[in-house]
Amino acid sequence: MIHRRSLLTGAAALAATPLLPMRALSAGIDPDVLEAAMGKVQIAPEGYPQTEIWSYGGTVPGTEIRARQGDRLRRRLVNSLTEPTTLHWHGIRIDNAMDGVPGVTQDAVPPGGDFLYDFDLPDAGTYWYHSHNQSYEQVARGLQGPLIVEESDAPDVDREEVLVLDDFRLDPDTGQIAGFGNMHDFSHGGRIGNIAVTNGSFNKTLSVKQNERLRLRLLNTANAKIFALELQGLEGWIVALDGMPLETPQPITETLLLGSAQRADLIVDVTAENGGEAHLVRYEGDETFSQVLFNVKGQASGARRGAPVPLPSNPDMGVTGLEDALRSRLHMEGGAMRGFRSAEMDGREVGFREAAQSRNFWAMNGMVGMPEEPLLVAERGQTVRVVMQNDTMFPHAMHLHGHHFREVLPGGGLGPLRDTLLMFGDESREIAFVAHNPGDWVFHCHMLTHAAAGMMTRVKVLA
Ligand SMILES: [Cu+2]
Repeated sequence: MIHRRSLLTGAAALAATPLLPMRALSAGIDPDVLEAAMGKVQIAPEGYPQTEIWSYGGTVPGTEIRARQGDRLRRRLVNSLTEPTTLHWHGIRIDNAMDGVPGVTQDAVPPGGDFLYDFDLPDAGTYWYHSHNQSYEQVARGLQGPLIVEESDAPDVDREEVLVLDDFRLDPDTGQIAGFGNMHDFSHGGRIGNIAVTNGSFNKTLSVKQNERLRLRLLNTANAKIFALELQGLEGWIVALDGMPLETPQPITETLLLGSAQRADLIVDVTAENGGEAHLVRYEGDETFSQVLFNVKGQASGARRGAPVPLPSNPDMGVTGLEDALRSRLHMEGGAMRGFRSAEMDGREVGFREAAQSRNFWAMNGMVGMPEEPLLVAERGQTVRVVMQNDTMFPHAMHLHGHHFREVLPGGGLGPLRDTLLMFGDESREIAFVAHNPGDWVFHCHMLTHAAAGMMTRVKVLA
């Protein structure tokens, strides 16, 4: 039994309220402007007030940016917020100066200021953009949106849907985004919301036809929530992860886990009967919810098609030279229930209790927060291997900027290309990548309260 519900009220399905932008761009405004501004949208069910958001374009998620592989993307960020902000283009193998990390690649853009982001898009795929300043709050307030880079050879599907999965923590009385001072979020599994949404709607519904073939671009833009997903009335394949095509489409036979910031492109066929329902099912423990409801109305012409061909691969994605690689280790400690014995913070050794007083709970290689020295310095083109040992009780979604990596599997094989690796408590995993992109690249947990509470380092690639 799949039920839909608002986590706020526990009520069954309520009518969807369309998301109305607070301001519309009037004629004459540069379409290349991406304005970060406050707005209001209906996130909570009918009967609750609108929720104040910070967003790009007045909606959550923000304005979809769509381009073609090989294009140059230009967007002028205009900061109409009351605090500094930046834009990070998640998953793009980008020019370092455009990476949007304050204190590393640029100064944060002050209120009233602007910054021109101007860069090439070498890879097709499903990406996203978001604030990288005070991210645990700014992204949670809505400063994120999808960035879709289309292949020159589009796959054979009937239609495509971009599905941005997210959660919000709303005050149950006011319907407003709340709870940023909660120490539990910094020290445990991260800021988890009380209402899960797709494209800003808790009861996202689509009309489809039986036998229709859909490309679903799934993005997890939540602060910390791990989406556990299954299909019902849909059958298909994973064709890309974190934007990068799989060499062979992988039939979906088990629960798909999407950690914070991860993406998956699916090609699915609607197998539910005409007049019936299909679902993207979300698991919360043993309970299941309909993350997206597909109402099946009508029948697509023709019989069901066979397995899709792989998406065209992106350029220069091989990870070779593993034997002669530069090797590094990342030891992750801290968090509730374990803590750490001592770590360096602001240039001196501190114990866990003292770190916690300034809202820091995590250490990587004995350092709380961004260290003076990079984790590693690689020659351009050098292959790098990093063993990541999670000595905490909690999952972490480790994201490397500017590069995609492959997991070095225990048997010696290589996993799919990813930019974010979801790892669980007490796991040790190894990644490998070719350091092709010069610059200082942050490497951090994408559970954003963890990043804010110590889990941040960087990798340097020499020019
Ligand atoms: Cu984490």
